Amino acid sequence: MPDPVVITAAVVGAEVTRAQNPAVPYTPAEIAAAALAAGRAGAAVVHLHARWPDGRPSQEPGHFREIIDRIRQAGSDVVVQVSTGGALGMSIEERLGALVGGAEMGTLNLGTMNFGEGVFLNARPDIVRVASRLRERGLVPECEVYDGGMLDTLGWLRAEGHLSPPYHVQFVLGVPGGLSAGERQLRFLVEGLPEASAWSVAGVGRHELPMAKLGLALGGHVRVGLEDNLFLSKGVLAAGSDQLVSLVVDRAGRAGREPASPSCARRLLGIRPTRPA
Ligand code: KMH
Ligand code: ZN
Repeated sequence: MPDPVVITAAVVGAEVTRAQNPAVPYTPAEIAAAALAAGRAGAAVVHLHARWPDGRPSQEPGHFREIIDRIRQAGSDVVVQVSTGGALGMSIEERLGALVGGAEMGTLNLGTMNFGEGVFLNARPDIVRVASRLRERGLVPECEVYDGGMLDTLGWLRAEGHLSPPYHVQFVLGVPGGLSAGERQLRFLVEGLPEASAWSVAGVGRHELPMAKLGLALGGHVRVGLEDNLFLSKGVLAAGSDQLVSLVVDRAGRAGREPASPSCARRLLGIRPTRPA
């Protein structure tokens, strides 16, 4: 039996713009369409941000509800993960707006860091607040780890009882201001997990596909999509996150891994089934 790999598609994010790549989706309809295409290509999980129609980042509950409704109305069973990271400069209260009904996972960002030219603020009390809100809503946390010390924060959350299994760890490597994307760095992080937990890797920019290959080889899961990388290959813009997912599906086959279905991903990640399998 090939080892299943959970492919997550991060279809929009908060930073990338249509000026950089015309395929970046903005409206709820466009974001839902991008998520559906990624699901058809083999993604089991979609990592969602929202935007206002002019492209500004949004954590409006109504936007997230519309995206999720559209995904479900189209008959897709893809696992829905919403971002509580939002965009730089947003308050934690605003960021929590993404936790609407229908979401199954929510991100839990594990520390403050330089993020490009700005600062991504995640003070410990706010991390605890997001963790407790996720628990109250029954959502599985996706712990976003950008640097080594954030694993210590994960251990601290566990020790203090703020976080308990099931949770999933996403190593996001190559953000300017965070840990760089490389094999040595990823191996160090995986070895530092406080307990055997499912993990995934996302490489930013040109590191996306090399990190995906490494994640496949090391037995992890993989995230790709326009949030992290706009290019299919050097100088060639991706026409959508689904194209990046297709590359990982192809690579997975060559690595002896099989893309997990959404129901398989729910089992692996400890998410309650939302509908009969
Ligand atoms: N937009 C970044 C500053 C998340 O989705 O939880 C944070 C982010 C993390 O994208
Ligand atoms: Zn995100």
